Amino acid sequence: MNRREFLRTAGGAAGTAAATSAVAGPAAAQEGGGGGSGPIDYGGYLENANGWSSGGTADKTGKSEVTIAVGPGSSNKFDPVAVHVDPGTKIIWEWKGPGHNVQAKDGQFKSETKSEGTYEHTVDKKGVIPYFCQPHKGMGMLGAIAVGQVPRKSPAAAQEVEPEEMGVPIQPHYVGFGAGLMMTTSLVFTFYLLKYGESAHTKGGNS
Ligand SMILES: [Cu+2]
Repeated sequence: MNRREFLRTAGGAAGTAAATSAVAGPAAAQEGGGGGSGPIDYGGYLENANGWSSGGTADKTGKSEVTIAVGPGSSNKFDPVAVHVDPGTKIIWEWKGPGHNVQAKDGQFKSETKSEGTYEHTVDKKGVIPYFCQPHKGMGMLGAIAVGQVPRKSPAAAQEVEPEEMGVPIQPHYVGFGAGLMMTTSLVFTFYLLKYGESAHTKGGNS
């Protein structure tokens, strides 16, 4: 287990504690180590990226090659949407669906639009490289590569990292169910209010 993995594990443990005590912020914030403390800052570029969740960068540092799926499952997305790698890492995009390309916003790489195979680019300079798929850019097919030490959000922002990114297994279904239940309850209440409350009142007013 290298240092980063250790820290990740520690972060996960702290995150688990947070599930009940909500004090995880500072402990989890230390995970970033070198580049600062919070999640990597993409300057809002990934806000509308398909498949993106805040703080969802895949940590691929320490690897010489990283593979990113292009359009998996008939979706217009990259998977992972964002990766963090060391300078000198070879990025390999692997086509999983037809009609996509990969193109850096700053023009440092650009593949043809194709339907299978791979495209490779080695990232040398540190910093964030936003990129997209030209045909599906407007539909949210966006991605980013963070190379080396990159800007991070403040520790305060780190506390907004979704718990599942810290290794806490949360149950999205339960959350969704709870929200649905609340919505249904209020809808039913409104329905009865309108149907009985108001019609009774209206009737009274008319007679
Ligand atoms: Cu595409």
